Amino acid sequence: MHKIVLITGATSGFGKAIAEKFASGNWNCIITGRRADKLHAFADELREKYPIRVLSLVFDVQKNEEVQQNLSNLPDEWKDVDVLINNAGLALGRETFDNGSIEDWDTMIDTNVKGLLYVTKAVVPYMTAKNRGHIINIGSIAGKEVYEKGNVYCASKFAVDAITKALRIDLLPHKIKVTALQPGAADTEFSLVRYKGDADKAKQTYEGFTPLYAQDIADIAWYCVSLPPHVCINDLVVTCTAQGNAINFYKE
Ligand code: NDP
Ligand code: 8X3
Repeated sequence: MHKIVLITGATSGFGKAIAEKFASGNWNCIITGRRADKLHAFADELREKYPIRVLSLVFDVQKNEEVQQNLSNLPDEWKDVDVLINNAGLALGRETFDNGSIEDWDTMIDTNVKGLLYVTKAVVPYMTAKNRGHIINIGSIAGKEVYEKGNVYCASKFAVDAITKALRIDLLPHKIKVTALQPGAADTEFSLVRYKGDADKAKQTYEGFTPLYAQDIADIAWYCVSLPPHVCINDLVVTCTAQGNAINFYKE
């Protein structure tokens, strides 16, 4: 029988690579995102390439009503979710606190923190019902160390770290694994979004070193779920070799 993975934010970057990885391992995939065209085209691509089923659900994780409508009553054949990957998220802007935009702060907190809570609240009942499951929250090195002009993005990822730890404790009786996967700089659409479409600025982020790629994170997520039932990776911080912590890079 095929296992089921549910991945939020699968229209690009980590989420897309993770879906491809699990699909290639013959898992049925529930993929989500706001960009309907991209999401459905990717779903078709997966169906063509792999002997699996794919459910693509278009919604905004910031809107609890949409989240519950889409996830809290999945069709019976999709209810047995084995793995939830809370990946949808973003940074907006890179400004000192005094120059920060409240609108950007709201969007980051609503997406990275509240969105993750809404999705998890909808999906956890499928796992507690069978006392089995695995939740992987995509945090960030920004949730481990605060860096200059990272303020609210860092805070949102510190919150993801705290929520991950809390979930692991509260879900213990249900034998549900909870993992934080916390990457450093990775070349996805992340910087293009952060710099609001400024492609030059986004490109500069990754100049002079080899960053992580989405495929690296997909391989690590796959490894995390491939361990035996009695083993749970709690917290996994991963950077490219040229990154020493949240701020120190060796650029050539
Ligand atoms: P991308 O921008 O490539 O992907 C982000 C994904 O999140 C997209 O699929 C996007 O889909 C989805 N998303 C964003 N906002 C919403 C929303 N409100 N509702 C539903 N889906 C949403 O970036 P990454 O793949 O890099 O980012 C994935 C996660 O990894 C994020 O949580 C990010 O903070 C984290 N991260 C990224 C790092 C990096 O350097 N790239 C490093 C560490 C962590 P759509 O726009 O279609 O809705
Ligand atoms: C993304 C990595 O360093 O831009 O979370 O915060 S960083």
